[in-house]
Amino acid sequence: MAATARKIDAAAASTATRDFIDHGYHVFPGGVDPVAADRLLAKLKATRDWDHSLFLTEAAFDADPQYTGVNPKPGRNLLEGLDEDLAFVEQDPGIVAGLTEVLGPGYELMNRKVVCGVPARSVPAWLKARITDNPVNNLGAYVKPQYRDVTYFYGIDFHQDLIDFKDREADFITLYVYIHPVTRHDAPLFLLEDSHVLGATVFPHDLEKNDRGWLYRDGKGGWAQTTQKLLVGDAGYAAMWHACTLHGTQPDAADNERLSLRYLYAKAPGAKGAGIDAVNASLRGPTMLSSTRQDLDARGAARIKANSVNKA
Ligand SMILES: O=C(O)CCC(=O)C(=O)O
Repeated sequence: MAATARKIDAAAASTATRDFIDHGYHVFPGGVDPVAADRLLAKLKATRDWDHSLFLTEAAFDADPQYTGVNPKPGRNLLEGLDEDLAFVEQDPGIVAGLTEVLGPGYELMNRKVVCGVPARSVPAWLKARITDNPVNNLGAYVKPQYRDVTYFYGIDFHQDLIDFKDREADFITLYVYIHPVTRHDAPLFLLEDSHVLGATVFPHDLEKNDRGWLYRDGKGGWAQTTQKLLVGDAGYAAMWHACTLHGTQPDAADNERLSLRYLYAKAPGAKGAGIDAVNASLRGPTMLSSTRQDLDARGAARIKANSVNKA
């Protein structure tokens, strides 16, 4: 992408807080450098065969099921050591301007990782039979330990990213970057515009499909009519959303995996006048919960079968 296009992004980023208040998310108009995205993609692809060989056998899984601690973590994260390769995102003028506007100067990186949407043909039959229509199909539990430096999804129902942060204020955002073209068939993000307005609610969420999108209820008498937006785009597409904005993915129907970058960025402690404060003040519900989900049993395994986004 030409440098001039990225300068325009920086100017357009002044709309980011407005977009968050109005709709709960912001798409960076020019995205980030697609050539650098492509270079990174080649590097990531070369690290492994992104196919059925990622997975444990059924017998190996059943011998010692591990449902927690299976996501990337410090010391086991494919993006570790790739700072230079990630500069096209982290130092892009439009991204920096947007993050500074919403989170304030000195915003902090909480977490960054690769997310893989695993295509149907790569998921072993035994596993598909077990997980179909589970609300959260994070496949980390079923992946061989050496590959748990990436988060693998076979779809995830509409959720808030606050789900992983009980007792934490919604003072952070998620930045998602596509590093190759993502169409309707590549497990794109489905995002519910205007869903942030109810603030934090417990997963799974009360959603009813209608001709305008999804009617969303907070279980306390509050409701919002939301519009379903598919985040599709070319390499370098970048969007960020509020921690209370509902989004999800369907199982990947394409032949190939979808590899994306997922960042969490937070307001610096004590920062004053960040856009996120105005966004949170505009919400009609809480910005923190002491319990964020009720879909798991004590081991961390799914205890309910239900999924809205698969009906989208
Ligand atoms: O990339 C995906 O398939 C789902 C990612 C997602 O919703 C998340 O990371 O919160």
